[in-house]
Amino acid sequence: MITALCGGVGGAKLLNGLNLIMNNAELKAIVNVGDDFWLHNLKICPDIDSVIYKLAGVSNVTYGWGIQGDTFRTMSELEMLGGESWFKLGDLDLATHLYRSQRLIQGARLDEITKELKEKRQIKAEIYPVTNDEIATELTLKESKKTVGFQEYFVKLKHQPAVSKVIYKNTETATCLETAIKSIEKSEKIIICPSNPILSVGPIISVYPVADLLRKFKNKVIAVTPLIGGKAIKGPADHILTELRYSAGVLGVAEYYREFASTLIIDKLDADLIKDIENLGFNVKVTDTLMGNISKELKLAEFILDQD
Ligand code: FO1
Repeated sequence: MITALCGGVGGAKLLNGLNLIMNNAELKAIVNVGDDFWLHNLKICPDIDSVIYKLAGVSNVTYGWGIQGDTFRTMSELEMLGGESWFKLGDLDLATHLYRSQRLIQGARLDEITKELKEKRQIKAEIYPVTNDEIATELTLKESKKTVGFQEYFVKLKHQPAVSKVIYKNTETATCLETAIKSIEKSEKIIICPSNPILSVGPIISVYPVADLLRKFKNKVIAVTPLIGGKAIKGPADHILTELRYSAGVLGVAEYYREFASTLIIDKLDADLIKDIENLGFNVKVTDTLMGNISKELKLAEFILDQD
C-alpha cells in the first residue's frame, strides 16, 4: 500500500504516474481541502477535482485544472449579467460542483461524495479529502496587512502579493478521516507529492494527527520537491517559502519537510545542493522531476517506487 499526500496540479501528475503503475485501490491519495470554498452556493474542491480529472484522463493539459475541451459559456453569460465570474467554472466542470453541492445538502459527507465522483470515472485508487470538516487556507498580505481567502490570493490577485502569514483556519478542530489515518499507518511508503509545501501540503499536515503520524513514520516518508532549479513550474511555491523566512529554493523545501520526511527527491538542476540537504538529515535522491508528459509522470513514479 502506498499513500500520497497531494495538492492539485503538480501533485496530481505524480499521482497519475503512480496510478498508471499500480492501478488499484492500494494507492491512497490524501488530498488538500484548504483551497475549497463556496461560490454561487456551490462547493468547489479544486484539488480533489484536479486529482480526479487527471486520474480519469480528462484534465485540461494547459491549465492542469478543469476539463480538457471545456467551454466557459455559462461564465460569459454570468459576466454579462454582472455576476461573479473571476473564478472560471467550465460548463462541464459545473456538473461536478452541482453534483457535490446537492449531495452535501442531502447530508452526504465529502469523502462519500468524492468516492462517488471518482468511481463514476472508473478510478480505482482511493481519493480521500484529509477531513470532511471545512478548513480554509488564508493569507495575510505583507503590504496591506489584509487577510484574504486562498482563491482570492491565488486567482484574483494572481499569487503576486508578498505574504507575511499563512493561516490554516479550523484545522485545530477538524477531524482527520479515519481511512486516511489507517492508510498512513499501513503504507510501506508515504509520498509527499511535488505540491506547494506551504499552501497545498501544509493544510494536510496541520490536521491532527497527520504531523504526528509523519514524524512517527518518518523513515518511510519520501518528499518530492516542487521546485526545479530553485523555481516553481507554476504558482507561488518559490517566493512564498522565502516570504515566510525559509531559505530560497530547494533548501527551503528541505527545511520545511525535515521533521516529516527522511528522503527528499530533488531535480538534477539542484544537484549542487545535495551536501547542504544531507546536512539537514535527508537521504537525497536526484532525478529528472519535470513531468511535461505522461511518460515522465510514469518515470518519476517508477523512480520513487524503486526507493527502499
Ligand atoms: N485557477 C486559476 O488560476 N483561475 C481560475 O479561474 C480557476 C478556476 C478553477 C475552477 C475549478 C477548479 O477546480 C480549479 C480552478 N482553478 C483556477 C485552479 C485553482 O484555483 C488552483 O489550481 C488550486 O486551488 C491550487 O491548487
